[in-house]
Amino acid sequence: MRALSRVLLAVAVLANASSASSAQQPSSAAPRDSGFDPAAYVQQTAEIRMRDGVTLHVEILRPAEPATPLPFLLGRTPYGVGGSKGRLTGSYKELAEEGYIFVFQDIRGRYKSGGTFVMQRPIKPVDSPRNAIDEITDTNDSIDWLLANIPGNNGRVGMLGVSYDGWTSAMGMLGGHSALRAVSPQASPADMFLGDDFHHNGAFRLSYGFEYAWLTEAARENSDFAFDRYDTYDWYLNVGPLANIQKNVLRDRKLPTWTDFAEHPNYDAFWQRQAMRGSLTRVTVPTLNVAGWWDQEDFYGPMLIYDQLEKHDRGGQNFLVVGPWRHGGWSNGPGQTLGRIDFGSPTGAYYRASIQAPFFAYYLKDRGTATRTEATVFESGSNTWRRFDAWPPREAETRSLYFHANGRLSFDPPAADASTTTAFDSYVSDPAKPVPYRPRPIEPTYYPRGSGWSTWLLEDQRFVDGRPDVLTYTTEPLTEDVVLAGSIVAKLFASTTGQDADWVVKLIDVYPEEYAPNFKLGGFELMVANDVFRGRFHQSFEKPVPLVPNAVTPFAIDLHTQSYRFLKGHRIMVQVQSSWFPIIDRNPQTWVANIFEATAADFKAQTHRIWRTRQQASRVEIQTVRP
Ligand code: PG9
Repeated sequence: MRALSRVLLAVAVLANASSASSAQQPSSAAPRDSGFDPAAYVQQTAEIRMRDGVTLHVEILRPAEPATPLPFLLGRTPYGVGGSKGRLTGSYKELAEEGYIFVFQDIRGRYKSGGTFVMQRPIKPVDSPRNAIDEITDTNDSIDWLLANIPGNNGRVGMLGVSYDGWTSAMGMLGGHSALRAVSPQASPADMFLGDDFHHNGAFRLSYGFEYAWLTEAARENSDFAFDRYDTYDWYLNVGPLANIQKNVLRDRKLPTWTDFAEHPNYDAFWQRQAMRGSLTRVTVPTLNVAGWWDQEDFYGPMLIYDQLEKHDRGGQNFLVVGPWRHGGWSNGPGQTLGRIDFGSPTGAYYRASIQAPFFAYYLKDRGTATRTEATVFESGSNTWRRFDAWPPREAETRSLYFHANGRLSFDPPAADASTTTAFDSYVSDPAKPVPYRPRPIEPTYYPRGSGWSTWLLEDQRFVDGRPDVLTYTTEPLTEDVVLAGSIVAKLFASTTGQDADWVVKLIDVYPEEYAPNFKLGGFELMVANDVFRGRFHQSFEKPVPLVPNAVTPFAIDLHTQSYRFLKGHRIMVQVQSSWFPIIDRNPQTWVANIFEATAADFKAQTHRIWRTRQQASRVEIQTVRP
């Protein structure tokens, strides 16, 4: 074993974890050892030496006197492990009652760990030198050290975490250490160009990208960018073209991730190396993938990880849970409401007690029964948990919601004789007046005094009603429930007077005007699915091309998946627009090779058309199951 020779003994043992012990094998039927008091865990810190000599800081929390050896639950974070004891009475309460040795680690270059932080450090090439490192080697070195140095462990390790910590869990999963027996990557990003925090379909997530780069790279510990105003819509608009952020805001300061955004405007080797798709070639360990239907940061990632692993899941060890949650919303609090929507039961508490805790108890402690449900998804609308043996469900059928004249939406295709010259709707998209992505004022993303960021996907979409640059198509009130269960793809036939354009498509549930359960939700427009596509990438994300002015071009925009019951009496709406500011940067709508180098003069208002003829039938395709 590599570990012992590299061990730098814990420098700051605060509790009675004095002697090293060898790992013990678990018995196949370990006696029940639950009922721990989460408040009574003892705490120690340690510095663990990695193969390249860098030390990583951990906080370790464990029950004072367990009757039997316990497994580890490891979480690795860029956000600082200080105060992790609070989790044992909060987000990890059910786990703490079950009894684990919790280990929280600062990843390289963050907080009390040594070394340099690299945003989502790519996996090292196979032919790297022996002491080359990445997040996988850091995980494995840490596990080796823990097994050898922390007494009373049962030789098994689990990993979990949300978002960045979900991604480090996924890295651990890919590493496949033999002691790692269960992993739950939760809201883990998997591709920062195609669908997670920094870009969606090549469109740059400006406010998130800038503020997050500052948060993690301006200092070793989190720091918020100090905006000089409350409404960041104004701030970003006043900054002007993206190049001004370096020139006028950052000036001589370099944020490595901002520099990467500017230098890699396309899906080049930089983004592809960082993305996870190519590494998801086997299921190394039982995996509980967790995602939220209204995750404002990373929904693409967890679904991609689940989908890719599923192709290789011969042993039935890859599971999916998706609930009515914002980013990480399952990990804390009851999870009954989100924004203004009440989902009828405490879905987060249910997940933690009835899915997450039993998952780890079974694989790490041999307690209870194996997880058998392939996909556990919450169907909003009816507000029920549904269980499927595949996601999307095998029985799902594809139906199309077609755009018609006068803002009508219906399951009927356009008439065969719809005029090929006049069957379109058009609007002027003006980069000087972009559509806000949520109602103004738009507070800084992680504004400590409160921000609408975490629930923006559930904002009532009536806030854009009447804007001349938003197209709206709506069905009649439904005569029976429409049960969406599976994927959603917008197929647009669009043209522009310019040479580039963004297409934002939103699928919306319109509540009845008189809504008895809560009159304040009368007419509410709840976004059920959405995304943006940057037109220049319609042929390839690697090599963008200009759009041909006035030529009708087909665009397929993945709106991901949902489990949602549009109830009888509700209406289904689709909105199309071409800006979503400042979460998405403004498209100049003229051709520039790199939008990070565009000047103010490159930004031009253009007229866009969305076509609705029989042959060019713009629509949203949804997968449905029988009501
Ligand atoms: N969404 C955050 C993030 C993860 C990974 C990289 C960049 C950002 C997070 O919540 O951790």
